[in-house]
Order: sequence, then structure tokens, then C-alpha cells
Amino acid sequence: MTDAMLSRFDGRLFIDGKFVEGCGNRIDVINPARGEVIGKIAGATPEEIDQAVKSARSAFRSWSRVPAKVRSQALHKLGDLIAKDAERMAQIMTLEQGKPQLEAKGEILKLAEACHFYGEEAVRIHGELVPNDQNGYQSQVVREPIGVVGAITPWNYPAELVGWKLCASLAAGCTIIIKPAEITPFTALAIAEKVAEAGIPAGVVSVLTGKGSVVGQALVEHPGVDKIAFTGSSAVGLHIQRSCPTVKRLSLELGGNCPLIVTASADIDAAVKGATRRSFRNMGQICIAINRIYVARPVYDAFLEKFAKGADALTIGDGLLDPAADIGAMASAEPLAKTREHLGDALDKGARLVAGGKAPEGEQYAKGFFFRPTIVADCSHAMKVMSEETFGPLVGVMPFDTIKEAAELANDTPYGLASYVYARDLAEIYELSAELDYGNVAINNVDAGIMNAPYGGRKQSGIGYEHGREGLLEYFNFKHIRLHHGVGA
Ligand code: TAP
Repeated sequence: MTDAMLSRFDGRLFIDGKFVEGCGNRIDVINPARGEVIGKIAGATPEEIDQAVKSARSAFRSWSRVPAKVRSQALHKLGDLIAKDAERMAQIMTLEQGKPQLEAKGEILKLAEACHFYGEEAVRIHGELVPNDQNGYQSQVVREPIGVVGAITPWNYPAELVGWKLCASLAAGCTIIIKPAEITPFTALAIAEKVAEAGIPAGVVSVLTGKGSVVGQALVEHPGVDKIAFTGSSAVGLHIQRSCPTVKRLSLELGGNCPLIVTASADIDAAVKGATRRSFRNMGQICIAINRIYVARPVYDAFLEKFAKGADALTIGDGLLDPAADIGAMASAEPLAKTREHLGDALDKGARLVAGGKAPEGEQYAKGFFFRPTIVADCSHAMKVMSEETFGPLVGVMPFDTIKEAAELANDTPYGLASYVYARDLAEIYELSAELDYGNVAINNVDAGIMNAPYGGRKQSGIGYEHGREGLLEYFNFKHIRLHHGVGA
């Protein structure tokens, strides 16, 4: 089953509306739950990259002039096709990424939701008439699509992170070339298949596979690409910003190191439930995962005891064989090694292990990248778990005495993506909402991102937004047209 599902994408690129056999070197794609090769991708060559850019530039001339209603209909059709095929697309994602199939299906359905959201927004792209400094003049401010977008995406959400860029581009009238993560390329190719089925014209969407440092970098440097929409690590984001040889629009959705504050007034059971979900879902491989938790001293022990029980109770499985498991395999050896390194560093510096700390036992886990959800307590900011992004199932906990101290500890990071608070006292809630220096603040819940509100980081977590109207604005240039008509002068 898996062979047939993936073999049609093997070594293929999606250029000018067609799947074509790539000419470049082949790169293995691995199922992280079993350590087996499940397929190969082709590294796009410079000629193939040029071809995709040429096709996207040519398609831009017509797609940017297609009536908004038609672009909206295309997005709705794409959303319907994706939702209809969610089961199969989820299997593809689980095979290459390792998350349980039910969770993968949820992600595919959220991609479909993004198509519908931006399908609705496409017909609400308005301009403005603005007042002038003299009578007899009228100023129009209109929005025009930027042009060709190069979308470079990571492996933790192989559908949604492609989808937000794809949907906003299509709604705005841009064309897009997608370079998915090397280890999760097949989900993006499966999305391209839906794009073709939806009848979206050739060249409007292309998918180029291959290494980021080669294919991604070529898009960054290509004079025919007008904007780079990047999601990934802060280090690569900064490298991209520095290495753009021409002025180019950039949106950078980067790494995080996200705090949770649990105050003495909090509903502890709700805080434990939220912490367990947002620390370990997708094996902690989420930009907005909770990395570090600050708990008011009077409730510190009670929180830790319940949190450890919550983490221990999570089920771990091969995402295809056990589709409803709470967590699956990590996506590759690299984040697993980093998790072990951060755990070792914390324990060396005096942290106390209260849950996990090792791989699960059993034959079914022997070949995959598995690790138990892990909690370390009595941490300090000298430890990597409290100051760097682990991107794995590890969280550090430490006590605090005052709300001011909690806010200072939470803000003591170069990152600014998401933060979380559990509290019932309104004064605490207002103080922390104001003080937390983050793009997203979730209070008494852990779902910081919703489709119709802007989602983005500050400081080293990035520039620009996805989701909501603000996400769509990232795909436009504004044009001011000042007309002298003489009436009323
Ligand atoms: P990265 O290593 O930064 O890779 C992201 C993408 O960039 C991949 O497609 C990668 O290709 C490509 N790339 C690598 N070097 C490049 C270069 N020189 N020029 C152009 N592209 C290049 O991140 P990752 O490990 O895949 O993902 C994890 C990171 O993403 C975490 O830091 C996480 O916080 C962040 N993230 C942020 C968000 C938001 S919304 N802020 C959401 C999800 C994830 P290869 O795959 O071939 O290396």
C-alpha cells in the first residue's frame, strides 16, 4: 500500500502544472518510526529551478489579473479536494513525519480550512480612498500582488506550513514555488496533485524538492523571485535575510522558546492538561511548544506531581499501526539527539528528573526515533532547556515568587513567539498579558494560533504574520494613485 502511495512521487518535481522526472541526485526519505527508506526525492537542478521561476513569472501575468471570485472558487475547490482525500494524505504525512495518523488527518483538515478561509478573504481585498491635503485631488490606495513567492518550509507541520503560504498566495494573485523540507517532501507533492486536480493553471504553483542549502538558497538568490516566505529555525532565517543579494520581501516565521506561567490562583488541573498537551504534542516539535514552565511556589509541588502523571500516561506508537496514539516518533535522529543533549545538560547542572528521560522499551520502538515525554524540575536559566529551543519532548520547570519575577523570567530570551498563562486572578491576567513580550499570549488555554487572527513572532522569532487578514497583507504591495480631477478646487 505504502509503495503505491508514494512511488508516483518518487524523484518527481511539480513544474508548470506537471509532475516531471527530476534530473538531479536522489535523496532517501525515511519513515522515522521504523528507520526504513520509503522513497527518494530528486534534488532540483539549477536548470529546473530556472524553469520553475520562468513558469511562475509567466503565470503571474495572467493569475494576478484573474477576477478575485475565480481565485476564491479555486481555493474552495482545492479545500474540498483536500478534505475528501484527507485519510490518504494523512497516511503519507505519517509515513514521512512520524506523527500519529489521526493527528496528521487533523492537520490535513486544517489545511482544507485554510483554503476555505483564504477563499473567503480573496473576495474581500479592498483598497482605500484617503483624504488629500488639497481639494481637487483623490488618492486611491490599492493592493497589488507581490509577484513570485518562494516558500521554504520545515518538517514539523508538512501540510499546514506549506498551506498558509500557498493559500495566501493564491488569494492575493501571487504565484508560488514551494521548497518543502527534505525529510517531509511527499506531503507537499500530494498537495501539488490536488492543485492540479483543482484546475489551478500551470505555473501558479510549483514544488521543487531537494536540500535547503542548495534549492532553498537558489530561490533566495534568484532575481526572478520577489518574496521569500520562510518558516524554520532562527539561524537559517537570519542566514536567508543576510544572503538575499537583491532587495526582496521577506516573511520569517522562526524558532521559539515558549514559557508557561502557572500562578497560585490557577486551576491546576487545567494547567496540567494544557501543559501536557502543548509540551509533548508532535513530540514537542512545535515552534510554539512549551519549553519551560514557571510555577508559583505554593502550588509548585502539586503541579509537578500531576504534570509527571500526565506525561507518564501519554501513549506512544508507530503512527500508522497506532493511529490514535498520543504521540509518535520524532521526525529524525537530529531532534532526538538535541533532546538527549539538553536533558544531559540540565541533569549535569542539577535539575531533577520527574518523568521520562529515556526511550520507551519494546521491540516496536527499537528502530524508530522514539523518546518518552520528559520533565525536569528545579531548573535554572543556566540550563539549555530553559534558554534554547529543544524542539523535542523535554520541558523544564522552576518555581517563582512574584508575578513580576515570573514575567521577567518568561521574557529573558531572545525569542518572542508564544507564551502561555494559567491564572484566575484578573489582575494577574492583565499584568501578564501586558508584560509578556510575545506575538501570541494564550491565557487559560494552549491553542495560541487560530485561522482568523495574526500569528507571528517578534525578536529572533521572526518578522511578518501568517493567518488572518494580516497574513494575507504579507502578499501585497500597496500602490498610491493620486489623481487630479479639479472638482471642488
Ligand atoms: P530549518 O533547518 O531552518 O529548515 C527549514 C527549511 O529551510 C527547510 O526546508 C530547509 O531545507 C531550508 N533551508 C535550510 N538551509 C537553507 C538555506 N541556506 N537557504 C534556504 N533554505 C534553507 O528548520 P527545521 O529544522 O526544518 O524546522 C524546525 C525549526 O522551524 C524550529 O526552529 C521551529 O521553531 C521552526 N518553526 C517555526 C514556526 C513558526 S510559525 N514560527 C513553525 C514551525 C517551525 P532542508 O530541509 O533541506 O534542510
